Amino acid sequence: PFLENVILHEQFMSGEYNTTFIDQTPELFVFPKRKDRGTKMLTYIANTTINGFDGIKKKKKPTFLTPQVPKISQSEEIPAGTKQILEQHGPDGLAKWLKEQNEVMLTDTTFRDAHQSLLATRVRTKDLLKIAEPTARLLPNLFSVEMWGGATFDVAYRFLKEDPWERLLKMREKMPNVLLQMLLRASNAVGYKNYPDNLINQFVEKSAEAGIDVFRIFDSLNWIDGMRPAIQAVRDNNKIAEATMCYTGDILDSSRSKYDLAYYTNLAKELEASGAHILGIKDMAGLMKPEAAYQLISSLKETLDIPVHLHTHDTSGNGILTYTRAVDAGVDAVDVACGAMAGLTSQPSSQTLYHALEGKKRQPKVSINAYEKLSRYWEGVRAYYQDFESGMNAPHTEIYEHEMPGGQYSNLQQQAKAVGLEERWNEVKSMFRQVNDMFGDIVKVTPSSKVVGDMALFMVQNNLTEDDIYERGESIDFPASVIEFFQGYIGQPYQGFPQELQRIILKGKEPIKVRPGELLDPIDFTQLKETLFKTLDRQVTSFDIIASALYPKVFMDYNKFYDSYGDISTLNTPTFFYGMELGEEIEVEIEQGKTLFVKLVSISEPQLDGTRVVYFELNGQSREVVVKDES
Ligand code: 3PY
Ligand code: ZN
Repeated sequence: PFLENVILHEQFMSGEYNTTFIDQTPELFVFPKRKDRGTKMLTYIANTTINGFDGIKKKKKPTFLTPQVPKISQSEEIPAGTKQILEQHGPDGLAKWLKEQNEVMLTDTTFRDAHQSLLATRVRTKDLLKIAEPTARLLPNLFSVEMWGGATFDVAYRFLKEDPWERLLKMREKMPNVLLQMLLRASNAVGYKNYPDNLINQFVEKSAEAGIDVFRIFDSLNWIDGMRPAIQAVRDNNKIAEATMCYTGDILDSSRSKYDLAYYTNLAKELEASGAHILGIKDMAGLMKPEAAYQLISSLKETLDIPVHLHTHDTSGNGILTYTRAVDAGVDAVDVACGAMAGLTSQPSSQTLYHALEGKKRQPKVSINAYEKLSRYWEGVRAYYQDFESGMNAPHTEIYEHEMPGGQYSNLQQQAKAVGLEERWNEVKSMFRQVNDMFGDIVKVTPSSKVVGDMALFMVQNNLTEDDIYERGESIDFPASVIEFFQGYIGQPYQGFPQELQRIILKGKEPIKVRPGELLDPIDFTQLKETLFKTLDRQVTSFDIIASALYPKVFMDYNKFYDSYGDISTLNTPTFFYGMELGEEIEVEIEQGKTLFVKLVSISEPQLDGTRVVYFELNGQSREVVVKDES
């Protein structure tokens, strides 16, 4: 504490101090009372045991089987992989190498999109890290592992109370051989709105430094102007820019011509010209039918010099067929998830694809046995997160109607529930499509999909029809996200906004036509650092500064939580979600070689002020924690 007091002292920070500073500054010797790590952790466990975990119905802690980590020798070096190719040949060399491969290459999304789509992004770093090195050893032939970005960034701080940067740094250590990939929402970074350009640049620079190799960059309206700064930033850091177009509509449906084959082919050419090393196709809702994949990929392979990487979701159950046709057409890489974390709103299964391509020349060169072993681990881990499952348990062909992205389905469902529309979920889905049509048939992916979802919920909740909007829209207060969308704050949709609806929603406000990033003031990072230094009362890293610039409140709340409960990322997941049962004993390795032994001994009846005393043994010593019973 003394050193902290010195470093954090205003005079010290300003640089105006000399050798008498310590002698003449008595407040340096006033140390705040800090709870020790053990007490903080017990407070968290006590609280969760009494009050439950936000978003989970309080219930008895289920018994889980321990997820089985495959046994592999660690004495040998981790086999080299694509990361080494990037290091030796640079991004252009890597892209060229990818194009030259005969077999289809795989990106494994288990560590990011699979759990974002199946388990509301809730899988904790602890469970990811345990399997990271075995994955690196068992699957060295992967093209990449998608393990960061998208919703993982804010969910880590917001719900898991852990630092996403630490996840990245530690995964990088465990996986030194395969490319690590992230999903970057272009000018929206890992957020839901446009940020100033200097923040995008800093974010990319630090993500690259922390370990990201492949940046899949997309704009939620396929607006290339919105993507250019991010593409450039990735190139400037000598990393791989996978500039990506989002697939919507149906190129096979001639009655729906807005997004036809020519639209995608032209877009792809523009992305290539704007500096893409790889072209990504992001079929975020799983709308690409098998023949559409064949036609689109064939056309792109004729048109482009760069390799093509396809991403889909298996919601309809057609994912494997779509991939096999894409492979026939020459797609260079596809996204899959490990069997136990695949299917439905997630990616198609790696194992299923492997078997589907049996007897074909382009079958991926990965070990199916290895994948099966890893899958057993994931099966065990998935059970921990059962309370976050969406409830969808069969293929869902309705997706072709409502076009809701895989990652949004369970979220919007939760939002609908929260506003009392659980029974009217089917109406919300139809309204989602109707709103899409009212908005001029737009690309729907974070954050544009959120705008459509907000409007759909708003209309169902207020029993509004499309006609109502046109007839009495002037007197309706629309959701903020909808107004901002029509103002142009998340970019310009292809073929523009529907004018009449834009007029009704904006009520005289002027929309912008330029890139929002051009109008936003740059972040003053030096100033922000000083402010954080003072408010957090600790050293701040450049990662903290970026997190705070992206999500000021979420980041602050995380730090407050950390002050009270410390680092709880070391707790096992069942205890993290459900606390402890009476008499239960757990071990928590709080750092390498330092383990706490915790036993929950008893819990008192509520006292007059509504608190309970929770009695533990910590490393054999009695400890009490007082917790308010809010259950
Ligand atoms: C995200 O932006 O998080 C997505 O996964 C969109 O599909
Ligand atoms: Zn996805």
